[in-house]
Amino acid sequence: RGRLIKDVQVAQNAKAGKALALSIDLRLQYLAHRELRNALLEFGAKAGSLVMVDVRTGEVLAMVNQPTYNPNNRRNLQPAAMRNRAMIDVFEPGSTMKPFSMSAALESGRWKSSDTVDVYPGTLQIGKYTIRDVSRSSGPLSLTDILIKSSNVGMSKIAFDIGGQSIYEVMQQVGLGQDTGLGFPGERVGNLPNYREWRKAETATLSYGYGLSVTAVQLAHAYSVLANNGRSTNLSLARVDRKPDSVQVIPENIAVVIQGMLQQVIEASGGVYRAKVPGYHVAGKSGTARKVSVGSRGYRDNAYRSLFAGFGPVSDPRIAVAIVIDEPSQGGYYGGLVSAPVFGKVMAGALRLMNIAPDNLPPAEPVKVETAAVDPLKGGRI
Ligand code: 59J
Repeated sequence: RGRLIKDVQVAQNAKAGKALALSIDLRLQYLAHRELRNALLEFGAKAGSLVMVDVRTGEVLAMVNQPTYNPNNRRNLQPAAMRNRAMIDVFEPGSTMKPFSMSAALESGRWKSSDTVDVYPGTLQIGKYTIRDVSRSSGPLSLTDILIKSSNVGMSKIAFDIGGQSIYEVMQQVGLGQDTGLGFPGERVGNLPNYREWRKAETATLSYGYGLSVTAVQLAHAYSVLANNGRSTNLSLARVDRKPDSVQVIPENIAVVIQGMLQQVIEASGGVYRAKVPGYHVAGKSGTARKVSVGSRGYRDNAYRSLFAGFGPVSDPRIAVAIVIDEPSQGGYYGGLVSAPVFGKVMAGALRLMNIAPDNLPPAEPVKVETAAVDPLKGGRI
């Protein structure tokens, strides 16, 4: 307003010799950007986000969004392209929540991974509400099979047995719908509804990922907790050079069992093979969630979010990744089809760039040694 501010002063002296570095790794950021963009173009999707986390340090190694913009060219800049969707947009995470419900089931002591649930006939009536499996199975499914087939009915039956509160507690402990502490301007916390005496339909839908909302960064963090053997480390957008504190929020033995189940989700026959990474064992879960309709009640018939979250290498997890692709419009829309290949490609590149040793190499083939000597000047055999 033309007024002069007189007492401008230094609030805090700069410390000499202290550099501020982002946690973002430019190589991984570029790789993630390229693969997410390619998937959006291939499947004609509206928007997308990818977040990659260093499991041990909580550093955000890559965080990319689509659409995006070139900060060096602000001509024709659309405000919508500047949204850091990974932190400021929330969504229903759908089936990517099933591993946390499974974790609650194992923690209850009432279930082990080989126990089975009858999911026939692929639907379950709760009052006037019907729970449905998209890919119906005939026989009983083990807990691992429930994750592989992504059975909403199987997950719900387990949820009725253990109760909604235990599932709520795991989700809360891994940071879903909670403040990340990143302090990014405009960052959303999402919403994990507080536990009360839930109706059966609410318990069921929470167990397979509806009725709560999260950000992509929270989803990546939650999977990094599973990957870090159940220990939660705060996320950081600045470089971390000391081993950070962590809190055990899922018992280690249970986190390890879930890791193995999520490896099966990718490696079992009929699994999400598009997420595979040559040379490594990786683990993860896809999800396909119908979008809530704005303006009317319920869900839209042909608008989906394709999700994938996972980590690797399974023998000693180092990197967790979450991918959200909004409204694919051509060539398919399942998370296992649209987002899983992005995971596979980004994970393959990241594990190599981070110098992480492969844990799934084929046995070495015997080397054939050429016996005949070669004349270096003339070439050919002597
Ligand atoms: C679905 C839902 C919406 C919300 C259903 C996807 C519910 C539900 C009410 C119908 C497509 C579809 C609270 S599908 O994620 O089950 O990722 O590769 O959106 O179920 O009760 O035409 N995922 N997806 N459900 N809603 N409410 C499967 C599954 C999942 C796959 C494929 C096939 C749904 C294997 C989703 C994937 O695991």
